[in-house]
Amino acid sequence: MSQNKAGGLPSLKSTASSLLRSKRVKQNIKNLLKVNQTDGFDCPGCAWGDDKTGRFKFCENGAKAVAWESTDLKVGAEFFAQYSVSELMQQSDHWLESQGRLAQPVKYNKSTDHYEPITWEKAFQFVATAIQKLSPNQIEFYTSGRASNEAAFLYQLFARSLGTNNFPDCSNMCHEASGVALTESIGIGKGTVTLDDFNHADAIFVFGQNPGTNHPRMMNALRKAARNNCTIVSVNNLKEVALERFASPQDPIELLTPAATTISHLYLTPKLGGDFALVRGMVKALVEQNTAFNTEFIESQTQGVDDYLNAIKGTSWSLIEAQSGIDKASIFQAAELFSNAKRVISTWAMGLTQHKHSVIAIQEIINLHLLFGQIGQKGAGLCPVRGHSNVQGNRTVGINEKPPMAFLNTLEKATGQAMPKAHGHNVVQALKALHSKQSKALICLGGNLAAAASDTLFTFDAIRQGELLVNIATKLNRTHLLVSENAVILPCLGRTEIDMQASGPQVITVEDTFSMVHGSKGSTPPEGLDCLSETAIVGNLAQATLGNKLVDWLSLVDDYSRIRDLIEKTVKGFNGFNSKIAQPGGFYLGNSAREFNWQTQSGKAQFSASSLPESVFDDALEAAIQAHKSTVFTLQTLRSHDQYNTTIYGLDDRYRGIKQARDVVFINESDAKKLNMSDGQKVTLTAVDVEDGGIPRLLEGFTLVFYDIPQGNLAAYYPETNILLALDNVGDRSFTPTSKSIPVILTA
Ligand SMILES: Nc1nc2c(c(=O)[nH]1)N[C@H]1C(S)=C(S)[C@@H](COP(=O)(O)OP(=O)(O)OC[C@H]3O[C@@H](n4cnc5c(=O)[nH]c(N)nc54)[C@H](O)[C@@H]3O)O[C@H]1N2
Ligand SMILES: Nc1nc2c(c(=O)[nH]1)N[C@H]1C(S)=C(S)[C@@H](COP(=O)(O)OP(=O)(O)OC[C@H]3O[C@@H](n4cnc5c(=O)[nH]c(N)nc54)[C@H](O)[C@@H]3O)O[C@H]1N2
Ligand SMILES: [Mo]
Repeated sequence: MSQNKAGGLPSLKSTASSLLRSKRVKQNIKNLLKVNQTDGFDCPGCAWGDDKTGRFKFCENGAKAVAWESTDLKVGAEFFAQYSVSELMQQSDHWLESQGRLAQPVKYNKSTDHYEPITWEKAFQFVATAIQKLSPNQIEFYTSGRASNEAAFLYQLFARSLGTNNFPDCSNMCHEASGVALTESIGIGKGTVTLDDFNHADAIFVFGQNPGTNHPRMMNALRKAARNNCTIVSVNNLKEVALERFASPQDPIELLTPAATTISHLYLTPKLGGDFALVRGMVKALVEQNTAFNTEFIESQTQGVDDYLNAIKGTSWSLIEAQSGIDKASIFQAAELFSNAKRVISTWAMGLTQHKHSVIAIQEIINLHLLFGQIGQKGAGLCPVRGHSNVQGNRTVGINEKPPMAFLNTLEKATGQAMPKAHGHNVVQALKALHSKQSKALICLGGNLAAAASDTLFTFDAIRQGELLVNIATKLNRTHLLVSENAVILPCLGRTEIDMQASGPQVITVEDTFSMVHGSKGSTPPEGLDCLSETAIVGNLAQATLGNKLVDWLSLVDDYSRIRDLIEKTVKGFNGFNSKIAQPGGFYLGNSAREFNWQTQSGKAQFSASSLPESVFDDALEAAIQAHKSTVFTLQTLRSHDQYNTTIYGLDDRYRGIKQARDVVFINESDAKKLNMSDGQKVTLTAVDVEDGGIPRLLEGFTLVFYDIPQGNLAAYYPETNILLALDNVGDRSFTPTSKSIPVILTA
């Protein structure tokens, strides 16, 4: 049974138990008091912002992330002597990360199949020598969005100084579609709202997002808004408990009694990939009712409205209803709630970005906002809610396989060296290049690419083809084990730890989902860890590979404020960077669209006039589905309440009522009955494109769970389900794996 409210006492209990499991309890509690405070560290949990007023601010899942990082268990020489890499490959992802913090640098020995200790000095030399043998475009520089601005800036400078733009990164699997859609439509790939806007909105539309689990601090903003009579509309494939009723752990009555705040006034459950159809239907409803749009805004600020309205006329109600799975009356109701509000915010996350047609679907939401001028005013605008705590900052400081020329030009001026102009690889392109041995090295600044990317067996093979594998990480994971010849693991400090360099303890900076940049300072001594900071590791690798003729890497490592000076010279919005980070709450990078400065091709905000595609799949996949004799379901892959991406904290998913299991599939009861299947039955999931190139894509022994989910749709947890998704199934123009619409067949 799923719960009837989210938050409340069970959240606090769960926080306490994840802290108590870690032996450094006292330090952990001190750490929590410092999360997202002016002089504390930025929560490694998610990219939601905070007002930094100094009140106690953490959430259950942020607490898990902090406790996970500060474990006393160590993975060092003894551990690697005990287990060979082949033995470690047999263990689960959960087991691997549970072994503790990576505690010293190690290098792979092929003859023994063990990782063995190595000094830092030798490790840097080893990697440098291997890199020097390759041409720069044979190297893939992966990043996960936890790295600081300083580490990420140095990393891109290192790779570009070598001569490549190969920057596959977690954004490619995450909000890439948001970036592409927003940049085309409004000239900047970021959200236009600030946290304060949530205090002034009359309506908030939450599309394809589960904030109760993935952005719990957002629930405080939604709860506050709901209590101020703001209308909240949730659009989600599943009924997520927190979006229905939420109890604040900070409110004594909601904490201890069944009381909770009703969050959503209207809750629509579209079919997977059905959001484009739904929003198109909302606009069609408004047109049919002759609703007055904001003509002044449309005339002065936008381009393309006529083509857009023609596209609306050309879309049939039957396609809208069939694809969205939402009846016309509910679509009219949603449209009315939008048009009646003076100020509307739309937020979205992975339910929107991980589909074939994500870019144009997001643009349809932008279209709706443009019709009413719902952008750039207090309480109104667009809000893609970012995932990793600094994924947005990484992009800002240059982690981008398609860097804008303006960025490269200023980087050339700031550093006095030529930068490569040719576009590099995204995640899918990098994996293909490794698989075909066109690329020969993979360097990872954090993350777990092997588990995070789609087509698990292909991805494993691809990483194993490389001649060199370098992982800069805090915890052992699958990616580190896919070694062929030369590999090192370089253990780094986490956010919560003191980062001591020649000039003293360092501050790093991050950017939240509202374009606020602020400092973050660790407070725990890294006891018993022979770790370096990410920044120091990257700087030393660059020094060992390139020397200090053009960039004095080690002096940058000695004092991170020197890196910030370089960022200030290179990236817009960072004037006075070093002095501004002392400001409580940090500083705002600004947003051109918020100021009606449209940096698009036309110089105006651009309506997108795409027609609604007939199918949520691409043509080949749609044909394969049609050709199939059995019923084909669409599967979405999502997060449980007890995981952080590929890091599995525990096996429960409290809000959805799942205990001690991850190998479950949520299914509509009537769909199951049609197949003569029952709740609790074991099933096999097989991808429609089951074998291409000899890759079997199936999962056996999963358990059916009856759930409130639209007919024809299924849901199961990521990353286990990545095995079902072919690498080529990506979103148009975003290249993002279509993790929320995988066609599968269910058999007993
Ligand atoms: N605790 C915790 N916090 C996290 C993370 C974590 O793993 N754990 N991960 C971080 C990262 S990197 C990210 S990107 C974010 C992810 O945050 P979310 O996007 O909330 O993550 P998902 O679990 O993928 O949830 C997708 C949601 O969209 C819904 N959905 C799926 N498909 C559709 C669709 O087609 N239409 C609609 N309308 N809804 C759909 C699902 O039912 C689900 O509620 O969270 C960040 N924060
Ligand atoms: N099927 C499916 N696939 C998905 C998704 C989905 O919804 N469905 N979501 C996608 C999304 S949104 C994302 S963002 C990606 C996530 O992809 P990644 O960012 O690559 O994966 P994570 O699981 O966040 O990475 C976890 C690892 O990061 C390392 N780590 C943790 N903290 C630190 C640190 O401070 N420094 C360093 N250097 N390392 C650290 C640890 O070793 C840990 O094992 O997955 C994507 N894949
Ligand atoms: Mo993400």
